[in-house]
Amino acid sequence: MSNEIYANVEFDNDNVEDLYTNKETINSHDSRSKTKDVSTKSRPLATNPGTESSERRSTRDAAVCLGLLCVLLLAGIIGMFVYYNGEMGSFEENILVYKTNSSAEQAQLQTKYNAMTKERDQLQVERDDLQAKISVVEQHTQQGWRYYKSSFYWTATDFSPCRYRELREEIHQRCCSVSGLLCVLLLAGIIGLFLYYNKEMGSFEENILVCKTKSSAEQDQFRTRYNAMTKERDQLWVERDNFQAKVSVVEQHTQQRWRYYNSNFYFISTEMKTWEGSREDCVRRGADLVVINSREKYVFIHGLSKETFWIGLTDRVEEGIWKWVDGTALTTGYWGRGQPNNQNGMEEDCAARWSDLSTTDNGWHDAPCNELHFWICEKMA
Ligand SMILES: [Ca+2]
Ligand SMILES: [Ca+2]
Repeated sequence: MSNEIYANVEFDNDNVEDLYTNKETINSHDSRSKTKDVSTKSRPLATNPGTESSERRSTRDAAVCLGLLCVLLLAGIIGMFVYYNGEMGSFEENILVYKTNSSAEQAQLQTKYNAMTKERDQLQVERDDLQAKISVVEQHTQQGWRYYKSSFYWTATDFSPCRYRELREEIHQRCCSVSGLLCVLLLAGIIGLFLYYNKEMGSFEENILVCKTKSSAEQDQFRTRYNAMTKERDQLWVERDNFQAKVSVVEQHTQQRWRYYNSNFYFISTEMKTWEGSREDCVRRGADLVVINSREKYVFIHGLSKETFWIGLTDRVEEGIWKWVDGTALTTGYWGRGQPNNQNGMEEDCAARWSDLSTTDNGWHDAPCNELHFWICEKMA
């Protein structure tokens, strides 16, 4: 825009020269009038300086005119810009309104078109129905039927035996056709039902087979558990019977002054005998002299009596080699102080738990087997 302005300005340069010429003419006119004024003021007029001053003024005035022209052009351009901008805004608003209205009208037209299409299709259907109906009516009326209010009526005006036979044959044929069609439909239905139930039966049989297999497995599992339970029950019965028998035996022995300890019975005599006599008494009772082969058992036997009593230990077979009556060798002996000692050179080959209250030496002693002492028998329960 500014270039155009400058172009216009350049274009006007020629005119500016004219303008300058006119200006000079005007200025000369003014100068003449001014000369008159000056002359009236009686100021001296110099010929050359006056010409130069007039040219400068002409130039300044031309510049002022050009500036004013530029301002006017700029104002015009701004005015045109504002005007057209407003017009464009209004135009766009109008277009928007037009588009909105057009869209609404288009939607309304589309709705109407759709309704019209639906109505047309409905009318086509009705038309086709009516055409079919008319065709049927035409066909029946050609055969002598009368049509009234959606029904056909036949008037037997030309009834004759031949016509009756034709009608009967026609009825028979139709009946045959309908029956055949019915039979076909029934057969198809039966085949369909057969296929359906055959498939269902197959599925049902598969389910039953699965259930049977599952049930059989569960039954086997249950049978196994039942057998194990039965075995456990029988075992418990045996244990119960054994326990009851044991209880009965314990009860019987305790009534006969036997002591029960760790699955064994122990009998403490109330009379005194030799070692051999004591053992014979034990054997008669189904027992033998006590064997003490552990510290725990030693403590228990030790606490049974405060008297001196024979135990089942001897070195009669070989001197110094002590053995229990069950044939086992002595491993740990709980001898008293200085024992075994064959005291005073005597033959002391039988062992007894010694009771010496004066010295509290209650360990084992070797003693002559013919001495008389109490004894303790032992037998398994
Ligand atoms: Ca000895
Ligand atoms: Ca001794």
